[in-house]
Amino acid sequence: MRKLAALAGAPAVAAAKRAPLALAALAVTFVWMGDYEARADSFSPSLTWSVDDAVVDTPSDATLHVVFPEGDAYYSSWMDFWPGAWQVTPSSEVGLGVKRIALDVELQVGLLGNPCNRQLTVHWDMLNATTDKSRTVTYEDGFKDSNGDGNLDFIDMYPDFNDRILGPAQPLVRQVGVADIGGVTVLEQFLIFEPGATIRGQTLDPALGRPIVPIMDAIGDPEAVPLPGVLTDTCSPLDITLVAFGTAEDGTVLAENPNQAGTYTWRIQLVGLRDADGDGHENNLDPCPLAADADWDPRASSAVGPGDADGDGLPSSCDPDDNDANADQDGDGYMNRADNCPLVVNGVTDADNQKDGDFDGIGDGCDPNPDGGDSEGVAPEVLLSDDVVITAAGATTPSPTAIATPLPTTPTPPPAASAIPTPPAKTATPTVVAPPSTGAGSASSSHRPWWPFAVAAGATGAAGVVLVCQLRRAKP
Ligand SMILES: [Ca+2]
Ligand SMILES: [Ca+2]
Ligand SMILES: [Ca+2]
Ligand SMILES: [Ca+2]
Repeated sequence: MRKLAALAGAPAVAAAKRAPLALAALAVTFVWMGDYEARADSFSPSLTWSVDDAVVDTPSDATLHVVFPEGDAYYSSWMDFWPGAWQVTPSSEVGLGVKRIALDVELQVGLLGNPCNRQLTVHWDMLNATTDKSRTVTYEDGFKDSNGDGNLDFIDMYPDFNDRILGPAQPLVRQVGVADIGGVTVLEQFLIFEPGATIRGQTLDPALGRPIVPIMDAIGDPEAVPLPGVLTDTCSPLDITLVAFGTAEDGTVLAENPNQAGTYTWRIQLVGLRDADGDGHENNLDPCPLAADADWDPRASSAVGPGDADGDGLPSSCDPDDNDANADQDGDGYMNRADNCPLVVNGVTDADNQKDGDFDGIGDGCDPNPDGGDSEGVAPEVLLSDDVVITAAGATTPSPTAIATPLPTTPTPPPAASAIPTPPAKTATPTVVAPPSTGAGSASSSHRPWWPFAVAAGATGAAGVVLVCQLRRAKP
């Protein structure tokens, strides 16, 4: 939902809006406008990279480990760069369904409007998938196995939304995995491109290596629309371990070390979520993004507590009545913690359903500068890197342990945040703890729910998760 401009397929008829409430909320929102000071949130992820066998021309497993400590802003964009000298076998030369990557993610989430304190562990097996774009499949159909060969159609056919998200670049490798998380099937893809590829209109510096771009579900597809869901928040800490296999179980070589000894650098370009009021809670995690919450802890063990007396997920700094619990204050179907305008109606049946034109985590309906991405907080940016030393055959092998490289504040050629789908707005579920008296926007169960976080991961890059929102495809 990079842009919800393509909401053409969304329900055209808006439900009766709670106009008085919406207007009142809007007024309150604008009072805060001058109140905040844009400041970057804490953003200090780390990367280590290692290979099991560091000898030239060896098909070795490579392991990436990325950690975001608790309190870090979540990332909004992620792109890995695998050194171009690696000998990566194209998807076209590997059997469909062959396992290439094992991905394990430990993340923290908030469910049903509760604090972001639930820890989850998720595993994906990423399988080799076709890069042939001549036969495409929709998001809805991709989970089928129409020819009964044991592979999802997402593996046998090319997702039609990939090009809408990334542009027409031809991937060298595509890998597909699904994981069941709380009863919701989550699709993850890692696409590997040749150095210098143009992704989302950005031509990347070939010297960076092969870009690896993650796509979770179809987040970033302009034809997808948000939908309330069970996951209402995703937050740090986040711990990601990714193993890219050198050799598949069937003996196929998937990736070989470079053919020349030397030091090789893996890079990950990360952009963090913004924090408009500088209270340490990124906008996507902060239901009052323009009013600092001194005492409120989005990860608190209990919903009721300092900064949120009624425990409705709307901190006292912007709760019209902090002694009257209402989990969906504006009654638009998105719970407060998942609503990018918790005081302004922008639900599923509204034309601006969670629309956030500048992707700063604050919906257009309550964003003082809806077209200015830089105005509601600074997006922190880092370029992580780590080295692996590849040795000549027969040479005394130094420890392949990676050497941490200091992170430059500004990445050298920054592969623009826009290169990777930015997470859409947050979500909520319409049925929760303190249901709104004027509940609305109940999601149609005929639509497949989209997972509220975007694992932006690197194929042999790593993965991460950003709370976003569940999406559904716009009906043609
Ligand atoms: Ca904040
Ligand atoms: Ca409250
Ligand atoms: Ca709401
Ligand atoms: Ca915005």
